[in-house]
Amino acid sequence: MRKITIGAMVSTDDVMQAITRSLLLTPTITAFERSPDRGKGLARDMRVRWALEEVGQPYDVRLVSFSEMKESAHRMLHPFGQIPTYQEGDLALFESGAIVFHIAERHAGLLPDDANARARAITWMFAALNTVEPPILDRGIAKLMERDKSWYEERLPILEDRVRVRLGELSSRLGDAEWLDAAFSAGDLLMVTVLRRLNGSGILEEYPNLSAYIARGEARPAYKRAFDAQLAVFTGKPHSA
Ligand code: GTB
Repeated sequence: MRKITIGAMVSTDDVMQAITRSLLLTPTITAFERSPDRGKGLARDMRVRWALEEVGQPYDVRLVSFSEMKESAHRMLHPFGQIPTYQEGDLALFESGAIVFHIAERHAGLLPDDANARARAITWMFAALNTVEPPILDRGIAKLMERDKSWYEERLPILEDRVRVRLGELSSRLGDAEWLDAAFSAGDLLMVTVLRRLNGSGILEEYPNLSAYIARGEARPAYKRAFDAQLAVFTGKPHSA
């Protein structure tokens, strides 16, 4: 094969290899074909899209219907028949937190280099998913699935107070800082997406510093690109780059 050498380093072989590598390694994620949130960016593909945008990694999206998610082909990727999934070469991942962590480990920009700061950022990732998200999810599930139960009106304020306990603690820790631990990290990315599940509940407004924190996350260019991309799935309009 004829080689065109540009300078000392780049040949057509190099270019072909780079293209092949990038095609093979462009990750593909899955998202709802029709998100029940009608493009509000509340489903968990949003956090994966945002992480990919933060690190500048292009990605493809495969949209799946609710029935496809439960078929065996999808369950090979996701044992629980859900979105999001992540495929990159021969690597297949599920669980949005694990996917965001993988992206953050492989690219610069979402975890600090300093070992202790990195460990603290990872701690915030776990805190978002294991400590803050569960009470928010419990409330969401009650609102979605338990409205017709005789005990719903009694249970909802209990669930909302549990959310307030966590938000109060988080609010105290954040204080007037910009992010949870100095620079923006994957911990903030997950925390902001978790807190956004409370949009429209009226609860976030009780914590002005958390509302401002979410707004800072949403103002990031990478967030906006991710949001527009998932909204375009719902509106059917291609999003502008
Ligand atoms: N722990 C998993 C992860 O973090 O990846 C949870 C994945 C998950 O719950 N996926 C949901 C799913 O596939 C979509 S995000 N559900 C279909 C099913 O289980 O059959 C959850 C979600 C759905 C819809 C909204 N919404 O419309 O506001 C918000 C969040």
